[in-house]
Amino acid sequence: MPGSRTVTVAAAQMGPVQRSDDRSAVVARLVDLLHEAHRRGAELVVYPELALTTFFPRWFVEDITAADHWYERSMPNAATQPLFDEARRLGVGFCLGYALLGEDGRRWNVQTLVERDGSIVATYRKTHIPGHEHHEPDRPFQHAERYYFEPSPDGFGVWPAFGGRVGMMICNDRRWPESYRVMGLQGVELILCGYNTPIHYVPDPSQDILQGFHNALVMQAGAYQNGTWVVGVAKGGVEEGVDSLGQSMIVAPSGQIVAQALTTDDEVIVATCDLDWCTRYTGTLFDFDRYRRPEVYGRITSQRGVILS
Ligand code: CDT
Repeated sequence: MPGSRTVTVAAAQMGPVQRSDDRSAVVARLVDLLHEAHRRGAELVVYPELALTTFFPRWFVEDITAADHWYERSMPNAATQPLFDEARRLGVGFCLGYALLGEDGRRWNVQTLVERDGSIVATYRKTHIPGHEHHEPDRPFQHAERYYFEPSPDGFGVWPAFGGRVGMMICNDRRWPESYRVMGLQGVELILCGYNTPIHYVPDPSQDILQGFHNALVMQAGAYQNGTWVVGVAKGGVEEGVDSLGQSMIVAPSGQIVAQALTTDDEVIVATCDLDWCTRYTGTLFDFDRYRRPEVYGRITSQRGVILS
């Protein structure tokens, strides 16, 4: 029997968005996914990282302003208003990943969380920016996120929303235990994470066959060790020739996968998340206040790289 604090969440996985796909066609897909999620009882729909465009950091442009068209200037805007309108009409909230170009010219990889009444809860800026800063001509494709985005100066927040405490992270953030723990220390109960993960990891191709394993490993561990639900949502499939991981999943505070995508295309998976399950872990084995030893964890915040002792 579900408890009193449940939220039915949909992970709205997307197949590829090609370079030629315009915003209105992509938003129409997002609205289709929203409808399916609503039919299946979802109150919150989570979309992938950079859901509105192709994963443009795979190309380098000498003049960064030539990439301005991949960024949103505001949210909502004319292109995304149909999604905001339809979600509000249905009483469904959502979390949307996109590139944001601020009025000050700064560039961010963000997710915006929208409540069921259409109000914006928060916009989270990606903290861990992977890949490289400069053009690397020998690669089969670029991963120049460090050229296109600044890292968040704020890190990880947790917001009261959907009857619980909701946090956000974006793609590479999910590989770092600190992401979950900083939210865990704010009492997070539900973490929302969009991602774009190429199967081919250029610096070390031996990792290619492990992409699915690592994806599950980090989200299951992060959920369990912090007693939180985690919703990971891919943009998968072959996008502009680059094969990307699907395997969107909803993970319980036990670390168990309760729903997982079967395709690498547009696909909705749904789970009813009982937020009171979090205390089964945060109130027992991971009772932070009782068992953590911050006095011996100083290196985690005082040092970035390895210092040999
Ligand atoms: N989008 C994103 O962060 N992707 C990275 C790819 C590996 S780093 C080149 C990820 O961690 O999945």
